[in-house]
Parts: sequence; structure tokens; C-alpha cells
Amino acid sequence: MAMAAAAGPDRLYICYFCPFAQRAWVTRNFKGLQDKIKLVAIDLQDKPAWYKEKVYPQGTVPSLEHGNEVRGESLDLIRYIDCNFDGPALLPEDAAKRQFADELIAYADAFTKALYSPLMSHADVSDEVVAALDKLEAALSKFNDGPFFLGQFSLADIAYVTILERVQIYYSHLRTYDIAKGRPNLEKFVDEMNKIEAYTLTKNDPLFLLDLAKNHLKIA
Ligand SMILES: N[C@@H](CCC(=O)N[C@@H](CS)C(=O)NCC(=O)O)C(=O)O
Repeated sequence: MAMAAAAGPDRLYICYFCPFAQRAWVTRNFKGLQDKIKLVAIDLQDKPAWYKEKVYPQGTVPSLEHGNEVRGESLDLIRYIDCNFDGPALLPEDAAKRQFADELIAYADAFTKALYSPLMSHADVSDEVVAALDKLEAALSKFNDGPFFLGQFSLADIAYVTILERVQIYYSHLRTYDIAKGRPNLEKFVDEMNKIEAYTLTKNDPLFLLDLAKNHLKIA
């Protein structure tokens, strides 16, 4: 945590196409904090020096300036926003569900790595990818009250949806692999997420995301 230069309006620093920043952005939207937390877009291609010097020394997005403190790390931030701001609670009351939320949120980085690794190394769909997707498919029916992980829209959904949005596009176009095929819970989850405005407002054009990925992977 860093100290902000001066207290001011709360600000969420994001990049519009960053899946991690998008998690915090969806959380802020769903809790109805549009007036309370102002979005500040950072151009990662031409990052302003002041961002690292005066706001968030790590230099990554997202970060949140709340009062005179600045915090980052999307999975920590979504919990922080949920606990420290008004708006609908994004974790259920039920203890078993809360514990499962912790497990799901703790697994989100490993899931992301499992799905991104074969893309980065130009490899085929691996057993690890299939296992990671099957794990989510099973998790979505753990409490038999889908379409979301915990019977209500929650931080667990937010932790995964922005990653799923991207890997669905990448695997479909770059590996001819439909991540939702044969995974009805995942398919329903994506369909239902696409009805939640707090999320749909943050989505990018799929072809734009695909172009970014292709550029990154240096493929035509
Ligand atoms: N673990 C961090 C990852 C954040 C991250 O890697 N953000 C990228 C953008 S998607 C970033 O800020 N990269 C720094 C840069 O490109 O200079 C989180 O979950 O917040």
C-alpha cells in the first residue's frame, strides 16, 4: 500500500482492456459507486511517469486511491471495494459459500496461468487447460443453485468472468476450441453474465481483444 500525494475524490486507475482492472471496474459498477469512485484511464503503451511516481509505485493497473491510501492487486481490491463501500454485498452470508468464495478467488491466478500458458508458448490445448475448465464447470454446480458460483452474483464470478471473456475468444480463434462446448454450466454462466450491465458496460470488442493478443503473440 502506498500513500497518495493528497487526499481527493476516490479514483480507480484502470486500462480499458486489462482483465485485472476490469474486475475492479465491474465491482465498482455493480455496487453503484459510479459517482463515488472516478475512473482514471492509464495508457499502458505510453504510461505517464506520474502514475508510478505519485500514485502507485508498482506501476500496474488496477489501483484504487481511497482517501489518502492507494491499493492494488485486483483480487484484493475487489474484496476491499466490497467491504469498504456502500452498495449490494458481493459475498453471501452463508459460511460454506464464503469459504468456497475464498477458494475460488485463491485459484483465479492459477486458472489464468493455466489458460494463458499454452497460448503464450504457441502450444496446443493441454490437459492442464481441460482440467482447469472442468474444475470451473464442477465448481459452478457445487451448490446446485447456478448460474453463478454461489447462488448469487458475487466476487467469485467477477474474479473469473474477465478472464473467461478473453480465453473464450482466444481459444475459439487461435485453437478452434470452444471452451464452453460440453460444459453447460460454463455456457449458462457466460450467458447470464452477459445480462449484467455492470459487466457488459466494461466489455471490449472481441475482435479488438483478439488483435491485441495476436500482436502480443506476434502472430498475423
Ligand atoms: N496481479 C495484478 C496484475 C495487474 C497487471 O498485470 N496489469 C497489467 C495490465 S493488464 C499492467 O498494469 N501492466 C503494467 C504495464 O503494462 O506497464 C492484478 O491482479 O491486479
